[in-house]
Amino acid sequence: MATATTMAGEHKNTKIVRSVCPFDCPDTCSLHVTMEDGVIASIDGNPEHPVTKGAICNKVRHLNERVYHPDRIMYPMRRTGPKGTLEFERISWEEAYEEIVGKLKDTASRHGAEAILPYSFYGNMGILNAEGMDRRFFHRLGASQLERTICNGAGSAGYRYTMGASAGSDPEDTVHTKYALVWGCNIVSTNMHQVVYLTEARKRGAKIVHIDVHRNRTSAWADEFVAILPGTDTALALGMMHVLIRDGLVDAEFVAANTVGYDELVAQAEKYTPEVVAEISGVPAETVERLAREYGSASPAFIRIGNGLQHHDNGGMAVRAISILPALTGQWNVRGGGAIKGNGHYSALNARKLERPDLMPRPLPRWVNMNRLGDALLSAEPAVKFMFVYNSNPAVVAPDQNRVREGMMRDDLFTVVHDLFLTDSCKYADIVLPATSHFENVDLFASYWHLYLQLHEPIIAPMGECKSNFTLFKELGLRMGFEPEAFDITEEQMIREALDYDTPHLDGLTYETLERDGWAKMKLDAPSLFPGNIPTPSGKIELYSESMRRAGLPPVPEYVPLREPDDMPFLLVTGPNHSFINSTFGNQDRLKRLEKQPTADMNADDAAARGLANGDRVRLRNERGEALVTLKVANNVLPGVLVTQGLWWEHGNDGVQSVNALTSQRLSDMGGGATFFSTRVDVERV
Ligand SMILES: Nc1nc2c(c(=O)[nH]1)N[C@H]1C(S)=C(S)[C@@H](COP(=O)(O)OP(=O)(O)OC[C@H]3O[C@@H](n4cnc5c(=O)[nH]c(N)nc54)[C@H](O)[C@@H]3O)O[C@H]1N2
Ligand SMILES: Nc1nc2c(c(=O)[nH]1)N[C@H]1C(S)=C(S)[C@@H](COP(=O)(O)OP(=O)(O)OC[C@H]3O[C@@H](n4cnc5c(=O)[nH]c(N)nc54)[C@H](O)[C@@H]3O)O[C@H]1N2
Ligand code: SF4
Ligand SMILES: [Mo]
Repeated sequence: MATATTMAGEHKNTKIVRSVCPFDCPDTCSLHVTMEDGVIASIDGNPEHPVTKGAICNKVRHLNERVYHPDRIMYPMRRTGPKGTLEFERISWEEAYEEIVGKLKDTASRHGAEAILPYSFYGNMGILNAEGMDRRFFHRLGASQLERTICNGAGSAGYRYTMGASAGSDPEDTVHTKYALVWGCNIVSTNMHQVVYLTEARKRGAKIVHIDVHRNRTSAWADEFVAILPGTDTALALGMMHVLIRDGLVDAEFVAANTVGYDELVAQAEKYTPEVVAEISGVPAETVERLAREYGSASPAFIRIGNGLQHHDNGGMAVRAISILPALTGQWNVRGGGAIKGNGHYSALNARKLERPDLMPRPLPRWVNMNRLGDALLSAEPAVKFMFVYNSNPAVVAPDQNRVREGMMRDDLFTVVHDLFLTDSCKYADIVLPATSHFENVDLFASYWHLYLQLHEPIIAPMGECKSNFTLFKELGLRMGFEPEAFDITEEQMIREALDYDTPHLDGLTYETLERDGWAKMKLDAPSLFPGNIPTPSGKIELYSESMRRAGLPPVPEYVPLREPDDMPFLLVTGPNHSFINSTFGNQDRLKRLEKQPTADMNADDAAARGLANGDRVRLRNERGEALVTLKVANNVLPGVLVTQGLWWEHGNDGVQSVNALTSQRLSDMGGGATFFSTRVDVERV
């Protein structure tokens, strides 16, 4: 502990404590927080953490503004006005619990427990608070099971068909790469430490190519930008395979030892000549040729596969196709080569002990896909009568907003929202509950990109009457009369249960090591799963997938066009932005000022043809809804494409409409994923 003297001359007790960034971001940074007299004064990256290395993003540098924000919800509230108005009165936790427990019991006895729907995602990535006590509670209750596929459902399924699990290269190795394809991933905004590694690789001679539908911050940083039409990446990947095979750039030995279905793949790739691919994807045939030859002759060659390119009707197949490239070139066996889509497989904990699916009644309750919340609220049988929202803001992030909000407006639906702020979702809540920030919680954090587990101990006491998700669902469980064995436990007990898992990746990793060092690295067979350790049915990388054939999917990669009807002139991609995380931070002035306002990028030729200019206010519309945006006219997108960035709140932003009014509840080709980016719209000046 150190003391510092302020300008006014009084002494402050200053110390630096360790924390973890809790947001849904692959970097899962270790934080150094400067405390002054017990108050969070500033936040930096932890210089000692092997991945964070002292660097964090601008969003989290000012996280104290969020924690001490005057708008934070500090006590439970009950709705007094009509739904949609944000009129509440303060109530005690005792009253809130009594009402919630009464409603849960009443709903279960009158309509069956499946009429209760939890709706959550990863507003806080802590294991205990995102997939711990909450899961136990809803399992024991027998509530509908939420299919949590809004983020990476399609791509994870596609990758799994090829590789068996969400497991790729160790990002720390990517400093060694000589050629990197950053494919449908906006890493300057969404994975800054991957940028750090690849910048180091570039200093050592690497070339970095960004393949995207949008010339953005990542394109500006990369050495080359390749513009592609949305939803056509499978064709580009197949075109690259065509050239690799034709030009003898395939590592025959690796393919023979580690893959199945090479002959079927060769027959398929044959059809995807650079010319055919250019026609589909908008990537010139010469570029397809050159990309394939550059990628196929470099070593180590690495691919960062993004989440963006799989938010499409055909997103699962796109990820599957791209993940085959390193198998053809044998790059999985090269340190600094391979690919990363996600690395969640390495950090998987004991979900059976953590989430206790054994507590569910038999037969198992139905599944509800979170991307189809609108339909679930408007037409599910049996009807949803009680929705419990936490770690998520469905009134902004879920597709087909008008259906979602219409469903949330239902008078016979009882809704509880647990959050730190009065989000748009709270507009429809009967009861609002105050959530702690992660700084106030014990938790365990795993990254879905790097390979460190981190233990978090609270650095401040719970503010106001806030409770963590863990405490909320523990106390609700005990009030429901659920088994003390599962609910009357501490955070430490639950972390120990989660770590009690027989997997080589957690070998030797204990609560005590985490407590002592703050983090520990998962064990990985260097450099990755290879050779001979691939968890597909055949035990090999599946270029041909029998499981896909049985699921009614093309067993070898095949370009299937988007399913969104072709009756509107523009394909709209509604991505996240630099300064928010999904809708989180959308109520913070500093970050809102940086983003200014919702905009849409349009190609200059499209604008000229419609008499539209930079800065024009336009309405994007389709049969599902509309959203007002300001046009950015340049050559950042191909003709026929529009890109918006950011999931803006309506509450607190006059005239702003959620872009998800335009997106569809249609599911992706596999994995029950979202199709946010396969959206067709028309544009009119307002
Ligand atoms: N600053 C910031 N960081 C974040 C988030 C955030 O909201 N803001 N969100 C976090 C979360 S939850 C996630 S899932 C990740 C997402 O981070 P990323 O994986 O980077 O995904 P996106 O930003 O959705 O999209 C990446 C890129 O894909 C492009 N794209 C869209 N469609 C296509 C296509 O058909 N083909 C190709 N090649 N490119 C396409 C988009 O233009 C975009 O530049 O980021 C996390 N980190
Ligand atoms: N159009 C379009 N829609 C998208 C996307 C897109 O790119 N385009 N991206 C999609 C993706 S990839 C994702 S991952 C989803 C993300 O969707 P969400 O998971 O809903 O993400 P956020 O909008 O960040 O909302 C998280 C909420 O959790 C709250 N929260 C934070 N910590 C806690 C806590 O400890 N307890 C409780 N109870 N609440 C807490 C935050 O205050 C915030 O309101 O959005 C999806 N929606
Ligand atoms: S949001 Fe991502 S980059 Fe920023 S501090 Fe958190 S983990 Fe690190
Ligand atoms: Mo996500």
